[in-house]
Amino acid sequence: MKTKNIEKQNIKDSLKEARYTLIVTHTNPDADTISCALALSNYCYEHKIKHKVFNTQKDLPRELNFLNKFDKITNQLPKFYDLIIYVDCANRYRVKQEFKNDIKIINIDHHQSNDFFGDINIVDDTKASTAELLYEIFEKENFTISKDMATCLYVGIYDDSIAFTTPRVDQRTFQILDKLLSLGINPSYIAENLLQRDSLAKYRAIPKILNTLELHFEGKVATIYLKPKWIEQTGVGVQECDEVVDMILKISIVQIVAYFRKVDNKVRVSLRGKGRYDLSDIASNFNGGGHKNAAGCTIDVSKVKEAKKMVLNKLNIQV
Ligand SMILES: [Mn+2]
Repeated sequence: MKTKNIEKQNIKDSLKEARYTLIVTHTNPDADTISCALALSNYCYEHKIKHKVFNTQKDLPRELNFLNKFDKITNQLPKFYDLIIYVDCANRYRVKQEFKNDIKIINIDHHQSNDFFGDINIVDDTKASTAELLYEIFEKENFTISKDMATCLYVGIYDDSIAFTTPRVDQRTFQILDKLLSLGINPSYIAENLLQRDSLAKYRAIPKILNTLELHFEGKVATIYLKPKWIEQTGVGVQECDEVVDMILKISIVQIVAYFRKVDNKVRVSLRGKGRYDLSDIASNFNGGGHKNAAGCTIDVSKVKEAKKMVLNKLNIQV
């Protein structure tokens, strides 16, 4: 675990000392950031610690709404807060919001590209998820972990490791899962809530995206895109379509998938790979970041076609 701290590294005491804690989750929230925030939030509720979980967006991943206190996540900043805890954020810009200055920041994360922006930084890039790291913190600091907290952690670990299949999953991951099970979590109940509540809109939108599939570099690189009008036509939530990337990555010859979609007149690019290329390197060319196998960036051009050309140029894979 890499740590670089101005203050002593203790989350429990920090929570106790703060008058009001703001727990912040990243833009385009995934299950890892939301689950970590809610694990902390449930602890705070159980111990009567004043706090809020913040996300800038209104449309949060709906499939996570079975997690306790999900409905309390807000996009409204409280008037007063004296501690900010970032979860699963490689840098402070992963949250598109200005916060008050001179406030103590705790940074809990597992991204290799983390820039240690906190006063307390608990960063471990050997972990498959921030949720796994948060469990380690809870254990080290003797937090009482309730079933609600354990359920949140399990969801973060499950989702960020794509059901325990990514390279950083190790023996420790399964030891932690064993501990979570002994705290009473119910994996089949979680799976049903997490995986079997798709909207019909999703199955109207995904074929349109699949139709955009192009292969490059003899099939090693696949590109797909989402047109904003398909969101209107189908009523799909943008995040509901993310699964399309994993579908394409299942094609045997494909090593990298690049998924493009327009956001605020820029182009958002998600990159997924099978491990032969470092995608965070590619994303960093466009001020993005992430992990070796999963990275992203936003390119300041208005056309998907342009962004695609720029990314393919950087990929420039030997075939
Ligand atoms: Mn994560």
